[in-house]
Amino acid sequence: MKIQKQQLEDLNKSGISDHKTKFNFLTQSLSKDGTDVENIINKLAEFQVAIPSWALGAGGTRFGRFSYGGEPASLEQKIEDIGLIHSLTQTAGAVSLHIPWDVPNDYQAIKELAALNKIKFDAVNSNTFQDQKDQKETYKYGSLSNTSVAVREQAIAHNKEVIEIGNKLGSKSLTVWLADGASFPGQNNFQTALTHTQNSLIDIYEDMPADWKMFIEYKPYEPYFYSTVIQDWGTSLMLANGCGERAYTLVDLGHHLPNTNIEQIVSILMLKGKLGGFHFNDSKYGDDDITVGSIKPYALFLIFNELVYGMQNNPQNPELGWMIDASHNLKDPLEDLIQSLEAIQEAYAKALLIDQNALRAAQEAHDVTRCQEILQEAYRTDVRPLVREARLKTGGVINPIAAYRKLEVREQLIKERGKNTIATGL
Ligand code: AOS
Ligand code: ZN
Ligand code: ZN
Ligand code: ZN
Repeated sequence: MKIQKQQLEDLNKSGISDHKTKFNFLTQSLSKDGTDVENIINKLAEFQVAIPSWALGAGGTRFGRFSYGGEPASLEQKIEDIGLIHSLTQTAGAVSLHIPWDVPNDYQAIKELAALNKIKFDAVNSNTFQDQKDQKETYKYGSLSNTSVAVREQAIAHNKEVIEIGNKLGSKSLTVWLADGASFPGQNNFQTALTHTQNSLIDIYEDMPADWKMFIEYKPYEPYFYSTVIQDWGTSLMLANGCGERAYTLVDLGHHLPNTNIEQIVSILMLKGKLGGFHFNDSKYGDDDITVGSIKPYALFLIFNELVYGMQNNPQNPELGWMIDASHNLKDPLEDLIQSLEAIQEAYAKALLIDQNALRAAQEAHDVTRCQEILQEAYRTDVRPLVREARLKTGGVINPIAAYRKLEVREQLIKERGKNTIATGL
């Protein structure tokens, strides 16, 4: 299925006058306060988030998996799906692939299809948390950290292969997430595990093309429940520093123990020039990987405040790799992703509204009340007209979920692909 430009224009006709009224009203009041609305719209229009190839099908839990129907069965279909949400939102202009789930058969054809859908290849992800068919060694007791040289070598070779695949597609970064850890005290020697991991990562790092970056993801627990080798941002940063300049920490919002101050982590990493990538999702308990902004939208706003501050004040930090890392088993996965994109854009827009000069002045005057007022003034603004305007400007639709339903995208996909489909991935 492909959405035509004319269809988008028709869809926008009915909502345009209502949108313009709201947008003009908001622009007037923001401009009066000295906000450069056009600059915000441009920033929102530029902002692109990579869609993970594993979020396009209905996920499952270890208790069961319920197919949503019409799910993509191949890399081609995954790219088509991202193309659909991108044409509606104009925010999903990239894909993050997972190897070996997404190895292309025909590179040229995949590249052409992606270009046709205006999709770029963002970070490629390696997978040493599952054993693959025909694989010699098992990752049951770890991969890059394993005490066995043979296992480590296999895991390193896999990462190098992922780089090679990504390179052929035009990717510029590798994300390494390791499940490595232990479920019981005494099972692993912490120092040995970390040393092996560092050495393995250096080996992979040195194999990367000179313009590539490595993103090292951390996570406190799961799938192992006693210890994880790369458990937190400090460990990740240590490993990144041990690899070199082009290795960075990746922050996944769900990878923190309850109540962790993620915005502070983001801020400090950017100060050190070491925040490389970002996995958006939301959570109530652990790595729940649910829709962005569905549980803690204020926390997301505070994180975006630090991201915006860092983007404006920390030239030592490179441009970030923005990715969604979510999976869903109740909602239509594409609707879920649209909601995530919307939440990201909203939080970003609100953070852009913060009067940074006023905030700094209030901080320096130790006017705590005023500091809070400044943040919440921005947070309480309904920025949806700005997000809609940015979408309109780039050729998207005013209301992507409504459009998705009106166009009967899922019904079409089910017709094309069948009802009982299973997408590869988690
Ligand atoms: C795992 O918990 C991490 O969030 C990974 O980034 C990601 O979900 C995984 O690589 C996908 O399988
Ligand atoms: Zn992640
Ligand atoms: Zn997650
Ligand atoms: Zn995760």
